[in-house]
Amino acid sequence: MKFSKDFIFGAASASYQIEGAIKEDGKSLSIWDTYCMREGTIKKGHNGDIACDHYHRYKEDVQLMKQIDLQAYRFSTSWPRILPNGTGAINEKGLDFYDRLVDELLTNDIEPFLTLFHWDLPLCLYEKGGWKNPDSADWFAEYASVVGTKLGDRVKNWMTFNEMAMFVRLGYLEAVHAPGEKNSTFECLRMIKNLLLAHGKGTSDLRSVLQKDAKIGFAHCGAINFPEDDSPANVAAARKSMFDVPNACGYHPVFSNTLYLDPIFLGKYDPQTLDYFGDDLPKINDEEMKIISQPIDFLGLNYYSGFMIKADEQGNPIEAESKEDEGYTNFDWPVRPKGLYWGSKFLYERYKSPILVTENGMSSADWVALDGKVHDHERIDFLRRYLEEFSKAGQDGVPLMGYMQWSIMDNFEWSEGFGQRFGLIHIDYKTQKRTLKDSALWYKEIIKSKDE
Ligand code: IFM
Repeated sequence: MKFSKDFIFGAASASYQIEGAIKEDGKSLSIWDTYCMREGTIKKGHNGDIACDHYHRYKEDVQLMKQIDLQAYRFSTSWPRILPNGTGAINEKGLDFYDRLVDELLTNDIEPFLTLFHWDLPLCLYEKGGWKNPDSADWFAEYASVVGTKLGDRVKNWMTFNEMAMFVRLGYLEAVHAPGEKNSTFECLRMIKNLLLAHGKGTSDLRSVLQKDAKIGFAHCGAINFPEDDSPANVAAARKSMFDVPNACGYHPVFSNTLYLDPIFLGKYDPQTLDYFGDDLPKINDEEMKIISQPIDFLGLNYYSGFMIKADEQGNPIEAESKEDEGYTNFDWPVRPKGLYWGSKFLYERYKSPILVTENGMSSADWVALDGKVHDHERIDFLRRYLEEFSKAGQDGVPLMGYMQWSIMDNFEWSEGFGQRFGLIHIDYKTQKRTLKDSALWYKEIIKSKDE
């Protein structure tokens, strides 16, 4: 696999999944804190109260990143740690944690990549209607500006939201993530408009406090489809299905790629979206669309698995069945590296934005062996396959910014609790002992080989 000299290799995490310290130093509660307190929401009653205790162990964690020779670390800031009331008074102690983390990373030559929202909405804002409240865009912009003002002198790469489509789907449609609601399509579409405006207003307020060379992106996760083979008909069908509403893979229409990415990158809803949702779709006027679609610097792609598509006799996309036995991760997600090649290509063709893989990885049933090591050979094979496909996209002309493996360490996997291990670093949750997995050492070699 080949990557350009300026391609950046990193690993990612999110505040609620690793930090713990949920009530410390002035932090207020998030919707995830209280969702976990509700009986039956999380497997085995797990929660993020302590998680990986990263809030206290961040220095040790940065040293482990250094041992892997990571070039970048993608993390998210916790909104209720920084603004306990959601807006207004800043909790300096909370903000100071990220200030110290950023300094620690830079001292160790690791580039910080900061995501502003990875799902831990302040509970107090949720109680005011959360993302359903049209004021939420201004709340988010204020938060973005507070974080940007403090860290913008050192953090050069920013993401507004992580997986907007996913948290709408899981948290507000299917009720399997916080806050656990089942809304109608009509209600979701209104919330999505507020979210898009939050992305837009957040981007402009952030831009105004950042340095000129800072980059801002949007980390997206949606249906990624790839063709059964390279025949023009199947490629055309897969391309079409990625941007169809509804999509051939059967996801709910509020999970459509175009609902989020077209307004952000193209400044409009596509005709199919307008047609499909009809009067349910809230109007976005020109001024609002301008805010939503102001230029950003990259498209973050979170990719784990996708759908294989072929053309039916009329050329329409339908799901194809795999001809071979596929591997499955511990989550039971099929191992489908080709989506990283085709997904990057299709997204670049339509949105013309450089691609940063903001998440990619697998969960496996890792444990510390008798020799004290973690032999996660499946993860090595998985990462190699996916990286090879991503590299191919680069060779075919897609501008690639970098790759953030998910995740730097095992962590709290939302409603699955600690049962799914995605990390390059194994966490013993009883002792908080960290162990570099074999995949971490393999990744170190891959990072090294880029410059050879
Ligand atoms: O752990 C999550 C992450 O928070 C968002 N993207 C998918 C990961 C694995 O499920």
